[in-house]
Amino acid sequence: MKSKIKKFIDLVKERNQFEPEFLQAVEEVAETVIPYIASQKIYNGKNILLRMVEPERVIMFRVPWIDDKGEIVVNRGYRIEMNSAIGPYKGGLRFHPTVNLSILKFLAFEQVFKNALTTLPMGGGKGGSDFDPKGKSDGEIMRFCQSFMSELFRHIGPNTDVPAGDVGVGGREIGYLFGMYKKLRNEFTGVLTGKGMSWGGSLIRPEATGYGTVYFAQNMLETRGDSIEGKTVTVSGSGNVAQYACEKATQLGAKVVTLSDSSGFIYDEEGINADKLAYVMELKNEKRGRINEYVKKYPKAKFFKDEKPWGIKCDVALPCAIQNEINSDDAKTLLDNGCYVVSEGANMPSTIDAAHTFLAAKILYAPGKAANAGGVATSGLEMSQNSLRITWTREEVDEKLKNIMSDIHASCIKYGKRDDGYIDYVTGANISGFVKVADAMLAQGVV
Ligand code: NDP
Ligand code: 2IT
Repeated sequence: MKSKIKKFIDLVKERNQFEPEFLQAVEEVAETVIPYIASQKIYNGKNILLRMVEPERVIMFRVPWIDDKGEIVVNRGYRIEMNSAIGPYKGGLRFHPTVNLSILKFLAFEQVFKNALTTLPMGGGKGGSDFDPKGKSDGEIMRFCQSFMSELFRHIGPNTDVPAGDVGVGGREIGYLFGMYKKLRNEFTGVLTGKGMSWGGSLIRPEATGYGTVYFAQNMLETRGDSIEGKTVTVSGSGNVAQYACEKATQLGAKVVTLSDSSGFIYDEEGINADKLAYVMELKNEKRGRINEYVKKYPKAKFFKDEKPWGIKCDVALPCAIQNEINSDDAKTLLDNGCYVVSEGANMPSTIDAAHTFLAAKILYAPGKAANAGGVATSGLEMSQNSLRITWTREEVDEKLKNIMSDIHASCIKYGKRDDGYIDYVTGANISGFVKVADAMLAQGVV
């Protein structure tokens, strides 16, 4: 079996030589799915995984725009349309200077499995740009978004491909992107999710990824007769996902002691309560400031420059910033300090070695494609509400989100429970996502 997996990975490597993040995402899936494929006659000889690692379409385009000094700037735009076997391509847009083909292909590949897990009919895609929103004026952000959409619009649509937010793309950017799409198409449709409430958005969509990550942690804890109440929680990031993970964990009685950004992390031993989180939300979402400002406002807290929060003692870790933010040393440190729950709000925040370390220690470890699926699931609910031209209440959407997270948890158990009772959520999520997409691909022929 090991040689079969290696042969497959070598083939993908040969074709995608300079794409380390994409290869990492494929390797993690191949390790768990290839043995399953071998055990199931219907998939034999169909090369399904080989078809799944090749995007159905990759779109790359020039994004020229004019900055506040009147200079012409050129960025690169992308949309990876990875797999449409079970529904229109669906997935976020990332605006960050590190964006390249490798990162977007890894995200699109993960998205295919994640979206299948949500139980909703969504294929997988991802896009974005190497544009850096940091330090840009509102006018610059708007002009960039308009230029980006002036090409992207011809490739997307409510039944074709429905983008949303990701790192660097929040409500403001979705607004500018939607405005330009509507102007170009002369059509008001649910072509993007994460929209504002007065123009087609869904209640709970901003909260959904962070809330879902905590609901999933709660589901995992329940398998051991435990709960998040009273637990000490470390969170990384301080953006959309981190903020609402912090909010929900606190509401459920946990104490969140860290938040971070790319300049370091803050440690607040007393806990980041609702008032302190309201300050962080204003700091990050309105003033677009840095997390170190927290310690000026709350001097009992400490700021650790250029460090990650994984050295702080906790029961539960919620990585909500970026890929590969937990390496194997971080994973060992977390375990040494007694951490026994890791629920990934970010996409692929653990390196392969870190993930193996968690699994070997048999802790409750949920990969992002399961734990953070609440965001895209609620995007799916936004699409449903747009199609039906109705609006569900906060309570209705939250209830549906909770149920979806429980259903994902149950699918992970179905395919990931080992003979000794340990639940391997990585294997469970990968196989469950694979089966749904693979069966649809088999039914639709070689296309
Ligand atoms: P935001 O842009 O709102 O926030 C990103 C946060 O991560 C910021 O605090 C940012 O800090 C920090 N960050 C970025 N790069 C680094 C780095 N190299 N080191 C340390 N911190 C870093 O994005 P989101 O909260 O939306 O996304 C966070 C993660 O969650 C991503 O992995 C994303 O793919 C994933 N995700 C998001 C979903 C969503 O609905 N938004 C859904 C599912 C997953 P700084 O400001 O300094 O850059
Ligand atoms: O990674 C993700 O799932 C997202 N960024 C959200 C995608 C979406 O379409 O809501």
